[in-house]
Formats: sequence, C-alpha cells, structure tokens
Amino acid sequence: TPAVTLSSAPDRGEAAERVESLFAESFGYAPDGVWSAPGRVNIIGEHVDYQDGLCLPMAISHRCFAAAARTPTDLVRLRSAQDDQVLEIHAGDLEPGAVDGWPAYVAGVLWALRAHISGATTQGMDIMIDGQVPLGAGLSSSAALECSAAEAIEALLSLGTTPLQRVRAAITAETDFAGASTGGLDQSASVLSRAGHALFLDCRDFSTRAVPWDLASQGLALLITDTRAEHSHVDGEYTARRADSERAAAALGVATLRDADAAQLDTLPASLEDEVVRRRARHAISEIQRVKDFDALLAAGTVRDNVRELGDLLNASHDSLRDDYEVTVPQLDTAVDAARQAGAHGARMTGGGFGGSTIALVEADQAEHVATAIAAAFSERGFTAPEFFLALPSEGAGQDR
Ligand code: GAF
Repeated sequence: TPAVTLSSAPDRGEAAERVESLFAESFGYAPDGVWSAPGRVNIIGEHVDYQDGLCLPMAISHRCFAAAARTPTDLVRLRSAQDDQVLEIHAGDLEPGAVDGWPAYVAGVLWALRAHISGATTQGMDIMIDGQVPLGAGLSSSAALECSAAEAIEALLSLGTTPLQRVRAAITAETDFAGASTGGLDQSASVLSRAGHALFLDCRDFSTRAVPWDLASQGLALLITDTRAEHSHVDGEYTARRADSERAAAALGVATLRDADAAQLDTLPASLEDEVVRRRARHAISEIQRVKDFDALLAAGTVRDNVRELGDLLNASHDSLRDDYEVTVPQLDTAVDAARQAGAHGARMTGGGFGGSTIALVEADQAEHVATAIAAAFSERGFTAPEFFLALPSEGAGQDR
C-alpha cells in the first residue's frame, strides 16, 4: 500500500516574507507591500456559474502572493518565483493579445481595472509573484493569481474599488484578456471568502453570504485529492459544455438555466431534439436545486447533524457531472469511488473537471485511511500517484505586509 501524506500549505506569514525577499533580490529594492489571494474548492454547485446558478465554494489555505511597488516609470515589470518568463511592457500598451502565459493573468487585471483609473493609465509598477496553489489541480491557481494582483494594484494605485469590483476585474482579465471563458465562481471565492466559512454565491448578481463551515470542531474533514490527471483539451471541452448549456437554455425558452425547473424538462423533451443537450440541462437544473438543498441543511443544523444527507448531495452532484455533464475522467471517478468505499460520507469532483481534484467529506480520524484507499486504487490502475490536502476554510484576498 502506498504511504500517503496529507500536505499542508506553507505558513502564510513565512510565505509573505519570502516573496518580499524575492522581490528585493530580483528588483534591487524593497516592495511597497505584499498581498495574497487563496485558491478554492467548490463544495457544491458545479458548472452552473455561467448559467446564473448557485455555488458554495470555500477558500483553501494555499495562496498566491504578490509583492509589488509603484515605480517612477511607465513600465510594468512582472516576475515569478515559479517561472523564468518575465514581462516588461509599457502600461499604455496593454491590450488583449499583447501578453501570453501567466503574466496575462496579472497584466489583464491592470487592464481590466482601467475603468477605475482616473487620468492617464501609464503608471508603472514592479510585481513579484509566488504562487503556492498547485498548478493545474483544479484549485484555481489562476484566480488566486488574478486576485492577488487585483489587491496589489488596488493598493498601489489607491483606486477605491470594492471587493466585488475587483472580482469583476479579475473575471474580465480571465475572459477578455487571457481568453479563458470561465464563469466567475473562482474569483468570487478567492476575494470574498471568510475564514471558517463557505461562501453561498448567487451568480445572477454575484451576491454572497458567509455560511459557517467548521468541520474540525465536529470531528469532520474535507479531504482534497489532486488526481494529477492532465487537463488535456480542458479549454475546448469547457467551452463546449458552456455552449451546450446555452443551447439547452435556448431550447427551454429561458435566458439561463437558473430560470428553468425540472418539471419543464420533463414536459418539454420533444423540444430538445438533442438528447445530449437535454442531459446538460438536467445537470444544471438538478445541481442548482442541490445547492439550495445543501444550504437549507446547513441552515437547519450542524454538518454533523445532517452529514448523511449532505454526503448524499455531494455524491449526486458527482454522478450528475459524470453521467449528464460528462466532465469527469477515470482518475476523478476512481478517487470518488474509492473514497466512498472507504467510508467517506460523500465525494465529488470539484472545479472544472477533465482532471484536477476531488473532495471527500470524511470523519477527521478517517482522512488518512480514505487517502490511503484512494492512493491504492490509483496505484492498482497505474495512474500517477495523487496528492492529498485538507480543505481548511480560509480568508479571502488581502494584504499580508
Ligand atoms: C472552472 C471555471 F473557471 C469556473 O468558472 C466554473 O465554471 C468551474 O470550472 C465549474 O463549476 O473552475
């Protein structure tokens, strides 16, 4: 049986000091400050954000750190502890298509925040990034990058933006500048989450409510499994699902699937010529209902009180994503099946799918046992060994130093 480790995020204070030193080493002077933003897991409400749906994410303890300073020039200089690629661009030259790779997620935020910048948008700045959210794990390393940049830029330029305006700037950076047409779940979670809480998010207007989510005191834990499965074709498949959901809404005669209900789906099957489109709609409609049910259970009692029903909803969410939405891969299904067999109350993929991570609601003293069972199942199938973390509900974006 493979030995497993439940890894934890680097200490936040130490990580902030580290990026400050990296900035000083790299640019030759001390930064004005350090800001950071977390990655996330989505507890439930998957692939519904771009249909005005409901989601329940939480920030995790892995964060992206940005040390930054204003400069007396018009040059924007971006560097990263994870990558040799550096970007140097005149602030006035920022436009979609001008920047590639990870720097696009930072430069795009500056570009998107222009609406809030009065006067000439030629203020230069230096930014050093140290991203500690595992890359490609479906834990929103890109949102953490965008949102840490948004905090830094807000502070450097004293823009006076609200957290929600920074969420929107981060979304615009991703969709219009970096060119990934995602839906806003990740950026909302990264900016608006509160420590010890999950975030009830209504994607119709991006209104939010903090929901107490304290598993540790109830002897429970949320185990994250990074399946290390490659995200091949992730953008193409994600965009295809999004297009399917738009076709489904059109076939049901609603602006978004938030406005459709399950009964409508049953009475109007003939209008959905395409069986695939019907299944896509069924996923979104049922998933939005599951978020409502999950939220109602959390309002009615503790997680411990309702652990069985909550677990069932997590399971139903995964099964719908596997069968109706078809965004899972064998590694995700294997991790979920193994977790359930090993006694998890519920388990599901989290994030965009096609690789990435799963979560499992487990007894805290069973977390290692469940992780071991998942690792064994992976080893049996010849999959790359997964990595394990605990999802600790953490604070959203903010200043560190
Ligand atoms: C990815 C996207 F970025 C989010 O917007 C969301 O659609 C998610 O997949 C699926 O729920 O993380």
